[in-house]
Amino acid sequence: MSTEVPPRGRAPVPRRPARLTSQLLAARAAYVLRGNDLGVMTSAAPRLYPHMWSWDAAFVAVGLARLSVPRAITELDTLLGAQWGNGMIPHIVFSPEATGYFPGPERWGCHLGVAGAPPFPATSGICQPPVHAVAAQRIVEAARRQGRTDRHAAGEFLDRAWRPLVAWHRWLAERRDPDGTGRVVLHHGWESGMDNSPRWDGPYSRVVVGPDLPPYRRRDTDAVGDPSVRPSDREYDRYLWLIEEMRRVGYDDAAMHAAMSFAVEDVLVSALLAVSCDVLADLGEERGQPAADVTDLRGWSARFRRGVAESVDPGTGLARDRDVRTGEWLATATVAGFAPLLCGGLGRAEEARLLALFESDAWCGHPGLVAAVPPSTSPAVDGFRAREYWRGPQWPVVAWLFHWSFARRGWAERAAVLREEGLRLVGAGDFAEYYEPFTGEPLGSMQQSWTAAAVLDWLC
Ligand code: 9WN
Repeated sequence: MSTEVPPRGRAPVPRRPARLTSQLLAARAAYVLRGNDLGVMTSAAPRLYPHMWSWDAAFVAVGLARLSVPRAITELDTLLGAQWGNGMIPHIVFSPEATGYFPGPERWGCHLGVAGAPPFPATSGICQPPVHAVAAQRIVEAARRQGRTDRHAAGEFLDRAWRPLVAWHRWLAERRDPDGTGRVVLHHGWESGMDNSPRWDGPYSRVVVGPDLPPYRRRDTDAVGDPSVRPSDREYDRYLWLIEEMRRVGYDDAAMHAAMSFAVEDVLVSALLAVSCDVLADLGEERGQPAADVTDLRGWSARFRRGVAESVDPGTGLARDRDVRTGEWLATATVAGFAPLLCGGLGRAEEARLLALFESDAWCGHPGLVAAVPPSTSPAVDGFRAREYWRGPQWPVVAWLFHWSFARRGWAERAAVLREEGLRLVGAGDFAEYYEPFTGEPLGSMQQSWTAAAVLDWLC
């Protein structure tokens, strides 16, 4: 058991600012999203992340849909407008007005003639988890509650977003799973959205940083008060080295698959792809989109659901990632292990066991937690770090994702608990990027857009 974890039954009494009323919290969440609005895109956070991030944009659109359906549509239109020719939705769309984030467009070099990358807006050269169909569905649902104008706008949006979204899913299914395992291969920890999760410690330990890594200066640690809540310099060297490896092969899918020193099958991304394919197929059927696309989407959904189920560790019941370079399963106790709960596909007994683990004192039921939402890493394992980014803190957006999935799967009571506990976490209205699980201290960036978006969706 990690020394950072308070002993059972003796959790410190959290000294936290008072919880705001729901009305005030929702008003503040709307204020955060408006404040981060750059016109046609929303910055992920004002200082630390002044550009548009791919999966952030999807969650932001979910929140915006509660305020304005047309503005939510604009968010996704902007993101899809930066899609690469091969179908990839890039993980960052750079705002031409914002500076101060590293690595910026020059370090990625994608807008300088990389095949298929848009010259404008400049983008990064990797992807993030596919949750965009979820956002599209939420926009359609929000529009249904509004008048005819919003419904019409949402329908037109779906028609123009259909091909880009199918192309994005096709790219993941074909280029990022060329061997048909049913698990999406990633070439950078940033692609998982869980950058320094202990899931990736093994694969990163095998990334050898070349002597010719161009020099750089981090900017992220300037933006947060305490640099120890961010990834370490050693981790950053590897992050930057992987970008070098990609640049040297021109971000070519096949060359990266063959040459990158980091190649992992990610169960969480795979589960999200499975769900998103189904969500998109449902939308397409309703809207009368081509049957061949819908058939492809259903096929990918089934393949990735199976891939996730096959990764389950018979010992723990958790899903596992896999290191493609060594062939070994990566059995770290992180929140990604609950991926099958998002997409389904387990037998009844296996699923019941995983749900029990989710609610056990090794996870959401740990008696020391301020709020019963999943920590990014289990407090019951040695690698748990209460303040270190994806190594322990609770992320409201992750709670939202499980809340949404549980509701979708018909587990209304469990979904309601996650909503209530998620709101307890963020109740003071700071909209932090992540929280220390045992004190509720807000960490990382404040006024984080996706945190505000989750709150809006929960409250409005
Ligand atoms: C690198 C924007 C992003 C999130 C990621 C989160 C963090 C970036 C960073 O911030 O990653 O992509 O610089 O640390 O890990 O999930 O999308 O909010």
